[in-house]
Amino acid sequence: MTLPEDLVEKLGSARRVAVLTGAGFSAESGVPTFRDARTGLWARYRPEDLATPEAFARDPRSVWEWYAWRRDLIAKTQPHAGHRALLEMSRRVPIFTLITQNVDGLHERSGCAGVIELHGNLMRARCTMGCGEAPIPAAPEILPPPCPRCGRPLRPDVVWFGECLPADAVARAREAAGVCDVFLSVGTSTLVHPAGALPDAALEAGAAVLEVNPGETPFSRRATWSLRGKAGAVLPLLVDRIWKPTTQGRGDD
Ligand code: BV8
Ligand code: ZN
Repeated sequence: MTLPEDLVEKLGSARRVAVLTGAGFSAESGVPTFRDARTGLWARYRPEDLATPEAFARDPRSVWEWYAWRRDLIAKTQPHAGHRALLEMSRRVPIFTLITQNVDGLHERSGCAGVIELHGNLMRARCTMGCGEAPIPAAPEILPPPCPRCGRPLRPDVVWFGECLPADAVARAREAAGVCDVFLSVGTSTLVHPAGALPDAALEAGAAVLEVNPGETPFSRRATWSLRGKAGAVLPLLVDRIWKPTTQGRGDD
């Protein structure tokens, strides 16, 4: 893939960079995107129908089991070259903000710190009555397991459809999108809001926006650059082109 020269120059000289990732970023680690989550056991369910407070109120056990199935699947996955490229970028850019819609924790596992998790993290659980986060028992007898403090059911620590996102996370994400020089939108269809409005917010605030996605999205036509490719292939190419020429030929790692 040929990288646009102005992209290499703009990203290489950017002081502030913000990145938004979606489920497509985790696809190459083997985590099905929401659209593909209807595989095997859950083929008969629409994820949008399971990831809601109504579904949990109606059938807490099934919803808990769906998340337990996803947790087990994610525990067996590893970050890929795209995650490692973002970590490298975070070390090279003076002010770097990583915002994710993903709930799999793969960006943190790849070493990135301060990740803004707009939709929470399904590797964590919290009390339905507000006691806060609680450990997920290894083999709970009752599903969903009871809160160790009040006995009410635990729930996955994620934002369901129809629920508000954590206000502080949204504020930090909007702030980063509003001041960055370059915004990257990687692996997201931008269909889910309010996260999906961040690339446009960055554009309106004057940032140059790069979209990386093998497919077209509603945002593609507005992107400054729209690279048709996978996160695991395009991001390492970009990082090597901008920040690795200095180490090439000197035998550095
Ligand atoms: C809210 C956690 C206020 C749970 C998730 C109409 C317009 C605007 C908004 C709405 C609307 N109608 C309803 C709404 C609100 C709704 C919404 O946006 N609905 C959508 C479906 C229209 N939003 C909400 O409810 C949000 N809350 O608005 O609160 C409110 C309050 C009350 C009433 C109304 C509003 C809460 C949204 C958060 C939901 N929780 N996750 C869990 O995971 O179990 S969102 C979930 O879906 C995932 O987090 C994921 O990020 C997201 C999208 O799923 P996917 O399709 O899988 O991922 P993505 O969209 O990112 O697409 C994958 C992309 O990757 C594709 O483009 C593909 O081409 C690309 N790709 C594939 N492979 C690769 C790749 N890219 C790069 N490399 C690859 N290898
Ligand atoms: Zn409790």
